[in-house]
Amino acid sequence: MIQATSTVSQVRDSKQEPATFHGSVELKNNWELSEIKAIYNQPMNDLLFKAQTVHRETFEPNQVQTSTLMSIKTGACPEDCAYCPQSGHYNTGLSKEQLVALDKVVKSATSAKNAGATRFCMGAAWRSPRGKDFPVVLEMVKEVKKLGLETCMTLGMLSGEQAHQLKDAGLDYYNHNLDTSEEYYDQIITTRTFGDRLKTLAHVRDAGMKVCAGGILGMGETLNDRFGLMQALANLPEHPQSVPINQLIAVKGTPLEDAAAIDSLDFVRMIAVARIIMPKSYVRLSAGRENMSDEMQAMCFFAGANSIFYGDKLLTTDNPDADRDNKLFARLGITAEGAEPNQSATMEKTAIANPVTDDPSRKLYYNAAAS
Ligand code: SAM
Ligand code: DTB
Ligand code: SF4
Repeated sequence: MIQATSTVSQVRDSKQEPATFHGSVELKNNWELSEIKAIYNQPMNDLLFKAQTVHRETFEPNQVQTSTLMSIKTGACPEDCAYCPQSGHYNTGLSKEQLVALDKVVKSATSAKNAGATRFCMGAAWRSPRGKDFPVVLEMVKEVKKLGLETCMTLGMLSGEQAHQLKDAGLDYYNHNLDTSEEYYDQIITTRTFGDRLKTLAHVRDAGMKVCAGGILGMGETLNDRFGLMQALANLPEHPQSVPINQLIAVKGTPLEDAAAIDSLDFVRMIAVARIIMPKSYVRLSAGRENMSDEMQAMCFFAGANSIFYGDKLLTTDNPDADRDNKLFARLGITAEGAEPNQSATMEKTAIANPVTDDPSRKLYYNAAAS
């Protein structure tokens, strides 16, 4: 068994609450690696049953939250994250852009809202926000908030002061991923430490914002690294309110361009683990859905994923377009959480107008309406 490392155990020891149980739900932040491993290694049916049972006790089982992403500053990032197409250390053919203008952000947020998203996430390829950019970013938060959307940003490392300013501007969530285990971290990023990430998460929590923190699977990490990532997330002083689980998008030009794809059932198992050990957190099926079948995504939802990025772009890479997701939701009887009735109706109408039977790859679909 890998021992919890100093940084993780410090975080854990700083707020060791006793576990609380409500039915199948066990809420605690002192998970041992051996417990996480045992959950993961159950027979698949037992694991999925447990995850779905927990999910039904804490969430509406057929609702999925939808967030739309926008890159507000693209490329030329000084950090060397081995997975990232936006790092200035690698040549991925991406054209760099300055911070986008406020009106462009408002326009995109308005379209996202009209398409049915309830949260708008703005991402910048920065190590940390600096100088004249920061006041503009605060304006973006205020304007997006005015549209009635939840706001989320991911801008790199924050000072305590910056976190408070974002909170005062109306920012609901801050995304800052741990990405992998503390042990594997320096194989993926050398320009900052795992401890730096924990510090920013503490600033975000202390400022009273909701934490969105997760990681990436499929970067050549071992199973123990995946358990270590899950342990680090679940043993934060509070579980992150949102936990994005990304499947690596292997981008040409990055050091991970040839990384072997993660086995899809291993990925589903890890979603189930996240659901069980962080029972009240939204678990987001994040990057990588473009390469996932509908069936795999359905299994992830069954395993407890209840949030997605919605819209045809992530930051710089492709995501399934809204039409494909609307059809998938209709096919699974899933509704978008918090969408206004007219938006749900539009999403449903799009799905009905483009029945899945039109898609030749869906031969197994039984069209009950036609019989
Ligand atoms: N620069 C900020 C930071 O690193 O926190 C914000 C943007 S960064 C692109 C946000 C997250 O996107 C990363 O932490 C990583 O988890 C995810 N990400 C980036 N490239 C990815 C890829 N190729 N595949 C999967 N996830 C990726
Ligand atoms: C997260 O965990 N995944 C999103 C969001 N948080 C910011 C980003 C995924 C980026 C995938 C690569 C790209 O599009 O550049
Ligand atoms: Fe920069 Fe964030 Fe990409 Fe790392 S993940 S290179 S910090 S944009």
